[in-house]
Amino acid sequence: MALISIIEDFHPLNNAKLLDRAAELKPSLHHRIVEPVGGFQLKERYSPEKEDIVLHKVKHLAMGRGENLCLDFGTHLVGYVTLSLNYTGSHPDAPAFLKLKFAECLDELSENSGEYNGWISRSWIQEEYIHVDVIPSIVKLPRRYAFRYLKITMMDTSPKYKLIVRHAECMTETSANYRTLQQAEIADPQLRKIDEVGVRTLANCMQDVFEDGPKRDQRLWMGDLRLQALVNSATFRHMNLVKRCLYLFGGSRFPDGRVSACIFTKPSVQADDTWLFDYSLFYTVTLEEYLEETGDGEALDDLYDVAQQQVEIALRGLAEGHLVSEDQAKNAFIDWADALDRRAAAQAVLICAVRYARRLARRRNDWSQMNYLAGEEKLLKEAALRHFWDPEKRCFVSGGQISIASQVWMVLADVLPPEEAEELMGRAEEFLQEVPMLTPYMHHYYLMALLRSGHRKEAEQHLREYWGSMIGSGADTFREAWDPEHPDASPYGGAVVNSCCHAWSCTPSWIIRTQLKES
Ligand code: RAM
Repeated sequence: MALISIIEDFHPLNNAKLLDRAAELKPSLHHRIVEPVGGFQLKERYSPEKEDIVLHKVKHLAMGRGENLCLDFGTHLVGYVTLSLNYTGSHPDAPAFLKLKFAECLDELSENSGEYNGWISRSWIQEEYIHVDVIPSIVKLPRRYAFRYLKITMMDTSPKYKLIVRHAECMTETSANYRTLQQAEIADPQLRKIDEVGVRTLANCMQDVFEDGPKRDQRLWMGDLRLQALVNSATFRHMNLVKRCLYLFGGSRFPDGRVSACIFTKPSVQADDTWLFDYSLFYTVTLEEYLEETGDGEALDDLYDVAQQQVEIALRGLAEGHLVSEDQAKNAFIDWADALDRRAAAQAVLICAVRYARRLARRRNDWSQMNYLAGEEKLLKEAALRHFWDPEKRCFVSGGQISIASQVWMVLADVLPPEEAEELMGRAEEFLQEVPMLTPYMHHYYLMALLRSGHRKEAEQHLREYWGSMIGSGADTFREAWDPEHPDASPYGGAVVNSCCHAWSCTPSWIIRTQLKES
């Protein structure tokens, strides 16, 4: 599923009042200077088994033609890098020609970007070729990078001198304030570590909006925001950042009022011409969850109509029999999985969104809307059971396919009575094969369905195994896509563009802090 939508002459509907409020809520950024903790030379392509062969630790290295120095900054950072360069030998009589490669994790460092041939732009690969004319000198790189490692390759020098990196530093940037981080008493060391990595993942995605990933795409996506807002509520509690993002989505929409799947904020705010059925519905969900945390009356007044509108548009677009239409299902994200039949999951996401819209209506004492939504919820659930439930197989079947995504979303939508949902999720293993989950985003909802159907132990075990395996592979932050059996799996056609610090993957911190608390 290549997620590219191009609408020529796309003119979003902008609401100046909402956008002005979003601008007022722009957060201040916090900075820190971080220096490398060590350096090494990468002799050949990195592979975990050959670690001691490829990594030669070095302290000071004078680099001649073709040599490289990899700086290790100790953990995942987001920020701006400055290098102080010097030389040995005689006076530099030619510019230094350098290749700089920033990498979030070790495998990315040795990926050959020339081999990348995927559908997402290679311009996201964090690689630069620069000339330095005067040495010694201080080189301040203008771009913001997301990285732990910086590989500097001396493409060419002259026989007269070798290059020395005298000093390197990164000025980090985030809108997360660690002083506001809620203390959590997590006795279990593995869960504590998972929480720590989750918190770092969230913090590094918190910029002047909640970015999906600081390496790529560096912008606000609705499905990611919903999960970031949850984790934020249990960690940094930067509630104004959530509010700002809700105002941005409300402030720039499709001309017919639909909330876009993502928002650009530079050079000015603009809704992307991509609409995802489930993402637009998460607007309603996220507003309700934000109000649950804050009781913010201003946001309720300003954004209520936008939130109800998302559900109303979806309900108006239904096909016969209260079923999601082909078009709605086709435009539901659910997970990166081309083979996935999305109809059942999309139907269930809509049912969830109607439930949240009802709660919003209750906040406003909007009785007629509440009654209308209650009626729609009932019809949607009946349609879901009639059309997707297979009484013989005792599971949900979507277009002839039995996927875990269909079961998960139907459980989250409360389509089955509790005992049957428990029985269904008790057989979850049976449904994992046909369309495997690829993203921590889908794994999050899998955990939520296990928890909602009374399988707390299984949820905790899965959290430990899945997110724990990312840490086992050396992660400082959680990745956007992860299949422990195939670590270089990518939805884009090449792992070099995968993001290794991705917002939607940080949810274990929320689950550990709020859902597994009493353990
Ligand atoms: C990816 C983004 C984002 C996700 C969308 C659907 O490209 O990184 O996280 O929400 O696609």
